[in-house]
Amino acid sequence: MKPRRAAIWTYALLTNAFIAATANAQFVTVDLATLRNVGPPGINPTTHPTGPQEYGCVPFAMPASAATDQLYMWWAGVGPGPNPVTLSIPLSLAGVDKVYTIMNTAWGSATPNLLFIDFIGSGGAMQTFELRGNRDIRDHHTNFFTNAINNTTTVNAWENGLGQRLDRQAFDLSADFLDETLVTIRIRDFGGTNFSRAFIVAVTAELGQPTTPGDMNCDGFITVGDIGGFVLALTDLCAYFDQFPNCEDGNADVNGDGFVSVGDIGAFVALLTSL
Ligand SMILES: [Ca+2]
Ligand SMILES: [Ca+2]
Ligand SMILES: [Ca+2]
Ligand SMILES: [Ca+2]
Repeated sequence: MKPRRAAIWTYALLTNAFIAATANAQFVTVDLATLRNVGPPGINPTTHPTGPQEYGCVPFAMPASAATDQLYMWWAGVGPGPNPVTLSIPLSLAGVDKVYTIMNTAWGSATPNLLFIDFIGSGGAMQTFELRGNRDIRDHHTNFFTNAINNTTTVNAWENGLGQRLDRQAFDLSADFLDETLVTIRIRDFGGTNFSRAFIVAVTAELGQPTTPGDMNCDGFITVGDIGGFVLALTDLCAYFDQFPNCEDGNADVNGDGFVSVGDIGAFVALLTSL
C-alpha cells in the first residue's frame, strides 16, 4: 500500500487480510486479526465470541488473541489524529454481491455524517454507505448512548446478557462489483471521544454466482414454482439460503440493477406472465 495523506491516520496492512472460503461457497470470511489495534473488550472480555461464528446464516471469523483467546478488533478511538480516522482493509475478491460486517460504536450519536464505509473496485467501481447512529450502528453497551438499529440491513448478532452486544451490517453492492475485484474496504470515522468511535470485528463477503433471472429454485425453468423463492429472497435471505443452499438470490434481480428489492416485483411478474 502507498502511504496516504498525513492528515489521515491510516491503519493498513502490507499484505492482504487473511481470506478463507467457508462451507457455503458463496461466503468468504475475512480475518481482520492482523489489522486489530485494541482488545480484548474492556468489560466482560471473556464472554465475547471468538473464532468461527455464524450470525443470521452468515459465517464470520472473529479474531482472537493467541495469548488470551479473547476478542480483538480495530477501533477508531485508538490514538486518533485529525478526523477522519481511517481503516483501509486490502482485499482481492472478484464478483462480490454483498458484504457483511460486525461493527458497533463506543459511545454513539445519531448525528449525521459521522461514519462512512467505502467499497472500492479494481475497475473504478466505488460505493459509499453512511452508517448513522440509531439506524445502522449503535453503542456496544446496552442502554447507553445509542440503542436503535433498523433491523433490516443492521441486525443484532450477539448479546451476552451482561450489557454488551455486537451487531451485523449488510451492504448490497451494485452490479458493477460483480464484474470487478473488490480491492479495498475503507472505514472513515468523524466521531470523537465520549461522542462516537466505531469498531469493526469481522468482515464476510457474499460472492455472486452466474444468474438466471427469475429462476429462484435453480431448476433451470422459470415457473410459478419460483414465486415462493422470490418472496423469500426479498423478505428473508437466510430462509432463502436455507431452502435453496446452492441457488443464487441474485436471480431475484429481474430488472438487472444489481440489487434484490421491491423494484424487481414488477419485472418478475412480467417475466412469469410472458411465459
Ligand atoms: Ca449486489
Ligand atoms: Ca425455477
Ligand atoms: Ca447472492
Ligand atoms: Ca433489482
